[in-house]
Amino acid sequence: MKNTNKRSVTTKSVDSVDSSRRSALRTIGLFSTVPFIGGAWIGCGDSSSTTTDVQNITNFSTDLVLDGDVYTAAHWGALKVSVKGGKIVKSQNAFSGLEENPLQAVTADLVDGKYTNRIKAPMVRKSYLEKQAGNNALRGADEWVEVSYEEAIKIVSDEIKRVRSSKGPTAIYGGSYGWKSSGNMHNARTLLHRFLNLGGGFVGGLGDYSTGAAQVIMPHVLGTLEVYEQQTSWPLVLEHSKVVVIWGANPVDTLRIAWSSNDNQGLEYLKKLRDSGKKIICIDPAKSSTVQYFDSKAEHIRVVPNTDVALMLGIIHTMLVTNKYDKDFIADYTEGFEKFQKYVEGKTDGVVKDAKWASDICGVSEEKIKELAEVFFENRTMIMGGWNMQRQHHGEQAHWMLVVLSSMIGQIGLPGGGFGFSYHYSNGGAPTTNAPVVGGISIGKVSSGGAEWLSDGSAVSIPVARVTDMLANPGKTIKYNGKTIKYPEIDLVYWAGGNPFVHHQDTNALLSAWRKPTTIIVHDMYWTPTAKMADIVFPITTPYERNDITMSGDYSNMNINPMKQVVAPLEKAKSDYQVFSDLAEACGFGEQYTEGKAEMDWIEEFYNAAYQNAQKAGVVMADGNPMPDFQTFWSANRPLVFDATPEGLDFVRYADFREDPILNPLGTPSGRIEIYSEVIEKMNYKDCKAFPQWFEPAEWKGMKDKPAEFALLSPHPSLRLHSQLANTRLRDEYAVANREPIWINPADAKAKDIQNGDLVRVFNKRGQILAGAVVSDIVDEGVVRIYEGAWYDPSDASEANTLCKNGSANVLTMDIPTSELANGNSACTALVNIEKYTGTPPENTAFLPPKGA
Ligand code: PGD
Repeated sequence: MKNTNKRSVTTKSVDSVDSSRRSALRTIGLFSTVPFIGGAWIGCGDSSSTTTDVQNITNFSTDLVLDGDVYTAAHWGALKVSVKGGKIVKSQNAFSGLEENPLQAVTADLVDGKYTNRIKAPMVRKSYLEKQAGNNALRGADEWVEVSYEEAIKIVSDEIKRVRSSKGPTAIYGGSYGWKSSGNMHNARTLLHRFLNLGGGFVGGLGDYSTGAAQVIMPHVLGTLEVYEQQTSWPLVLEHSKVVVIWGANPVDTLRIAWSSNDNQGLEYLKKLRDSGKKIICIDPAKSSTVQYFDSKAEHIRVVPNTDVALMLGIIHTMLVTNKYDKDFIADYTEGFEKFQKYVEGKTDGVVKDAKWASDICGVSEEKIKELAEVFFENRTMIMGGWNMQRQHHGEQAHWMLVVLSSMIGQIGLPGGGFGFSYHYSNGGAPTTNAPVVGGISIGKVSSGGAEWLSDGSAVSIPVARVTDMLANPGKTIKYNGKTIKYPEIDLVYWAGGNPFVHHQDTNALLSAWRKPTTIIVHDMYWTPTAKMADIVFPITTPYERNDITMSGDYSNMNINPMKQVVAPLEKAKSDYQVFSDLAEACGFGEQYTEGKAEMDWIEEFYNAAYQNAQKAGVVMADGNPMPDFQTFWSANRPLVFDATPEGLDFVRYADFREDPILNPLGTPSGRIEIYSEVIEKMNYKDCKAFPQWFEPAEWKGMKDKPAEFALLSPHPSLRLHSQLANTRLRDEYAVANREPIWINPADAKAKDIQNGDLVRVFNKRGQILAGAVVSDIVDEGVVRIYEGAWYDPSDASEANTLCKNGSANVLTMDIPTSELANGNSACTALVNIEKYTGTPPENTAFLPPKGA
């Protein structure tokens, strides 16, 4: 029995520190006063005996707390998890006094609960195991057979060797997109890439589903990705902005989570914004959680889905004709405005993009459009742009046009003015602290995973959202950001840390393409729809069953969190690291994969590198103490807290550029904001031209000859992170008739004879799902909303156009690229039909294991 709490890191309550502007940050009370209630301890060594044993050899304890509190972290924040008799009994934010985040309370369910549905053992699909000819056709409809861990390692390593030697690295798709779990060590996708790289390469994925279009267009316009950059600090917004526009973002929901771990600051700042008395405008097709949160303190402008670019053009035209725009800013800081201006005035296509034209498309009145032009120009205005509007057909145009609009307002680079594309994500704008950055495991040295290209010009990386197209059409070429990509022929797919049967568009098309490769391997903790569609699954430990480390606040770097193992692992579950270490060993490069290190060795190494940097820089934590050494940190079982720096608090995005655009040019060809891009002009794409413009989406509410009646909104959910947490008790709070809810306007519901709680069949030419009706004016007439992330649950996966019994929106969405430039996903462009479901409701099996499991 060991007690790891010999020394503790003391942190005083931040409430008591000072009352300067820095105190804007310090809205939280720390847990530091909470004493450790450790009781009994047991050894927690990995129960597995495996070919390469990655047991911990350390001089500090990794023993489990049986009764007491353990500190860990997840995408939804730093957590204090209470354990009794080795079972999780409570989970809450590690810090007190913060805005409530319901996602933090369900840790117990993620280990074991009513919907949890763990994969309990390595399993292989029956007809695959028996090597039956044409067995791929049974994916998702077959029985499963348990095999020993050693057997699973042998099957997978033999198969990878076969594919590599007979078809080469371009036959293995390891793009494996996904949000995995927090943790710098157990980073499933990186661990997979490390394994595939060290083994000789693979086909990777370019970009992501979040910002597929924006992250390709923005470097041409601003010279940076822009979407993943620190924002003008929130304290400056609160001090200087007169008008805050939340355009196509839903921060009240999306700030519950973050890529590393949530520092919760975004929700705190939203509260301050709500109470600030500033003019707040939300531009959104739906009465989102954010619109409801601000209630009477914000103006909600409803825009027809997919038409924000038209609205922006109407505002821009008004500014031109009223002569109320910043001509000096346009002259000094931008490139090519005149050519764009001709387009707005209709000189290039005969269509004047005035407020009337815009209003007819976007549904916002002419008067309101003109008023917005005036309000934006006359006041210090911060436009906080979300990403949904670029997750649409022609998604490149929205962010480009917003940059043009902001340039005309002329406040880019001023405190509280301009635009920001990351206030709704990972707490952008929470001021950066002095914390040293804790690193993570690397993808290894051999090729790919990013933008690597084979000498014959064929791609070893494809834009992530083209996965169905690639699987279905080997040899096809596509254009991508000035290059040509030739799809490889994939024979083996390996996925760890993602859920494509929920996140990818047009599930039926994916299902058919997915049948092509010989082998599909999936690692997950749960029987997700993707795991059910695999041939071989490995049961993975949850983050609460392993040790790790992460920072919180992707931009603030506010905390370094120990992610201490909370409970003993499920008997046959292994970490991704263990599985890949054993596969690497079986493939002959085990030593290179592990470098002889176990889980805790890596964690200690990552921490120590940061610790040394902190020592060199003389970093002091928020409590005034230097960073503790690793043993002290790990034993103390508490997150470390760092304070914002003066530079972080005073950070104004593009201030340097504004101050001197010659000395501090942007990374664009002209060094200025490119309203007109010669680089893009030369690419000569049909659907992304040299300046931003309105393109009619492939499907939208206002189109002629609509293929279906209702515009489908499929935004990110309130009580999940994509598909994660769907398998917890949170589902009880939103499921309707045991299905994913669909919001329908009362007038539409009446016309279709649908009542609250009814089962609804939602369908179009791509597929059909069942959903539970919520009749509400949250959506306008002609618009319906289904959150993305419901677990796909096919009635019969071997049947074409089978009904999804749980209500996954992506059965209905379009799998078309945003444009030839970015090839991002167009998830948020789709029309659907609805009808009351009158048949006998089929059983929802989304959270049940497949046959044989
Ligand atoms: P998640 O549900 O987070 O969704 O797509 P993504 O695939 O990231 O899936 C993560 C999976 O990883 C889960 O199955 C989880 O159990 C598993 N996992 C977690 N931790 C681990 C681990 O340690 N090891 C292993 N092996 N597995 C683990 C999200 C994607 O959806 C994104 S980012 C966006 S922005 C898109 N948004 C939309 C949208 O707005 N609208 C629609 N219609 N569709 C979208 N799809 C996209």
